[in-house]
Amino acid sequence: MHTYTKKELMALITGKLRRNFGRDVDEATSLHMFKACALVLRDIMSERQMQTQDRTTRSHARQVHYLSLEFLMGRSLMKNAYNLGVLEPLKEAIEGLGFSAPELFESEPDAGLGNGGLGRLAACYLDSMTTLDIPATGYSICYELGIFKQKIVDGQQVELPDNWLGLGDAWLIPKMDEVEEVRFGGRVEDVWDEHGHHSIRHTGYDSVLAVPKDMEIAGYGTEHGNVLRLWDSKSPQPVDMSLFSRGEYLKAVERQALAESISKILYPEDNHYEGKSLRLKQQYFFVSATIQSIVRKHRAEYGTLRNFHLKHVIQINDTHPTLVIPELMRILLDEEGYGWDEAWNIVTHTVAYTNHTVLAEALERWPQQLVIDLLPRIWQIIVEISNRYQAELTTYFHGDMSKVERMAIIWGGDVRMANLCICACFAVNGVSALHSDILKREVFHDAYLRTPGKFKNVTNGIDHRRWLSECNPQLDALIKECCGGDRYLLDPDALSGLEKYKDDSAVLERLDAIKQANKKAFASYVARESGIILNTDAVFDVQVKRLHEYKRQLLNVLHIIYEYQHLKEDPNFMIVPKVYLFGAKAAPGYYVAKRIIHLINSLAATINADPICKDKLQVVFLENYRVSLAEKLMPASELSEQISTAGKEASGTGNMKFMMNGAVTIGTLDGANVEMHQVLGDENIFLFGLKAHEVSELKAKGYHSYEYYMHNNDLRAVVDALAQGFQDGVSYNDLAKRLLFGDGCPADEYLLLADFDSYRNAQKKAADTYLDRKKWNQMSLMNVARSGIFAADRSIRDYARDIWDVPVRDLSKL
Ligand code: 4GP
Repeated sequence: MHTYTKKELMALITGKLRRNFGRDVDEATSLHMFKACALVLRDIMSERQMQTQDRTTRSHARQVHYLSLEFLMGRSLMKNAYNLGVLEPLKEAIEGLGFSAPELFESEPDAGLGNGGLGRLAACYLDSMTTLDIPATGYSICYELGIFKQKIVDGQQVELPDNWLGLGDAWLIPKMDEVEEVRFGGRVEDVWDEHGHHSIRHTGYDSVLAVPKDMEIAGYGTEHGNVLRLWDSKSPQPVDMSLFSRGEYLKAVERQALAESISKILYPEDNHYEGKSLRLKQQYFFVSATIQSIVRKHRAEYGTLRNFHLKHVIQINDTHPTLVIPELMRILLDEEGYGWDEAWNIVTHTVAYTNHTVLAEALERWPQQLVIDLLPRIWQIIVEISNRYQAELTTYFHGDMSKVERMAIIWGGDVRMANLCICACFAVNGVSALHSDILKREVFHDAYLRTPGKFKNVTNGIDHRRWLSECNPQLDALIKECCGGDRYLLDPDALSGLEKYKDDSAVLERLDAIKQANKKAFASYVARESGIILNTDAVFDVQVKRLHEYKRQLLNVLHIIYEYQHLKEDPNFMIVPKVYLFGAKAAPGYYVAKRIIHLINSLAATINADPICKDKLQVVFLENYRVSLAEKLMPASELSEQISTAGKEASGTGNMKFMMNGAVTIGTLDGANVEMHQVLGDENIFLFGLKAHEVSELKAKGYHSYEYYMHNNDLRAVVDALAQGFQDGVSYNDLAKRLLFGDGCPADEYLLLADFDSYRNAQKKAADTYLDRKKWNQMSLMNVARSGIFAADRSIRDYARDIWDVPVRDLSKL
């Protein structure tokens, strides 16, 4: 594999500065410099990707297409340089040209084309698919505005637009010759010619052009290259000149604005369905452009679509890309002229579905009238799929209409996307063992009874190169010393080599020192950004993730209030000083989530100003939590809060990032925490709370949060304090009432009061353990050592073997 020297890179960068920006190095700003570096790496990746494509075409290999409305990519410069094996020479080249490499890396905006877990997972999987030499393409929308930037003003979240393309577009290659046309609205008619041949005529529709902007993806330690194809929406008519010449300027550009609104902005909801017509347009726009582009290339290669399913597998990331099912049917029926059965056979052997959440509010149900108006031909096809399915179900379940109703695709005026997926996909998977079980036992139980073979599990994983090696260089160095050098980068199981140092005090102290250094580095970053001085002698107890009631940031807050109250009574109450760090964006329309952010800030202001808390208790809300902030925070974290109500968190992936960086988890048996516990044993994790089945049982029996409040003095004092509010005079009575009585929802829907005592005990145990440095460092070491199975490379091998049926890179020669 060709690697580049500092000198070569300097020459390439200087060349870019001159040719693309008309500047010599001494005239270049850091913006030019960043773009020039990006373009140099892009060229290298583009070359590799084209060679990969040639190889794939020549070998007629089966390809994976990963469709996702979100790819939370974060930054790329350092990542790409790392994967290409040129990180060190690139740093030297940048410095050699008179710029600061760390500042340049830091100047890159995050590509925030996603909300949280589901989007970040897609980004990690692109890295692993490429590293494992799988011919794969990601597809999404080239949002002009990614996930909003969060500002905290007077303790409350304010959303600012995230215009990432100014610099971020340096990574994108527009392919104007691969533009696709997507049609909305209009009328469809059946037409018969004189020979009795039937066809469909679609008239009166609005066209939108989909322009592909390709982002190259480099794998680690391989020549293999893949692409993330982001579709940008454009109007086919730039301006209506007849209106323009009549002076109706606004009207003249209206069409254009409408077409371009499709790729304007990412919907900022996480684990939630947003039934807006623009969102449905986004979904159809991106799947239609995607499948047309796959089909076009396939036709050019094979001249037929009869073998389509043998050559392609389409993985749909949650139900957002479900319309790819009727869209592929449409192409096969209307454009290829295949009969229904043949078309259906192809589709149902091509598409597989991953579910990411069991929350009812996330289940997509589109009003049928919206589908009829916006996608008339797609609607007809969905109706046909639905009728045939319902007839089969009625027979299969001997007319048990309750089952038929639950599984129906069109029901009560809605199109239910998950049921369409289950009907058409050859595989349906959950994202952790517990979650996949819940899908089978509860959410999709009837479907499971009918086609048990379809249901699979692939436990999530993370890109351990980004989330350990790159972001935690000191720990990376220690692992390389202890576990056979670079080996773990391609063979994450090699991390287990650390285990034999469990009683080696030199290694344990090194681990401790690394954590301390990372805490200090993080504290200086926070001081620079916000002026807040973190107490680095305290345990860093961290909860970072989207703000959601089921994730129970509020339970964490209740416990902090409890500690604060007792500290006020007894200055020796805190045996271990603590810094509680929070980071979370709330969906702009999620009122309760925003109240919880406000609450954390009110509490933080009170505690941080109270002299009694000095050097003992500190609470900090980190503004604008995002990928690049997580990369700084994970290495500095010591206690990882994974405290969702059991049964609600599908997997979690933050939990894995903490574990890999040696943080110890305090958590419930939920999502992938269950599998973490399996590999760690009781002794290396602080578990608490009700288990998933106990949650169901308690709810079935009737849960009365008020009784917990009445029977527990500490808890009562905490909830009363919440209702009263803190120093800023803001009352949180609404949140207290929600816990005790509900508010259009059950009282304490997520069982915070039921788990409070058990959480408090686990916190106490964690603090006691922290005092025993050796014990804590051993736990930390074991967490790193046993985290190998949570590498995304393992997940991708599972997908490749159990679902996609594609070969992966053989590492036995490593
Ligand atoms: C998330 C789940 O909440 C999280 O547990 C999981 O780890 C992640 O997907 C990746 O599978 N779901 C979403 C969503 O982000 O919007 O449904």
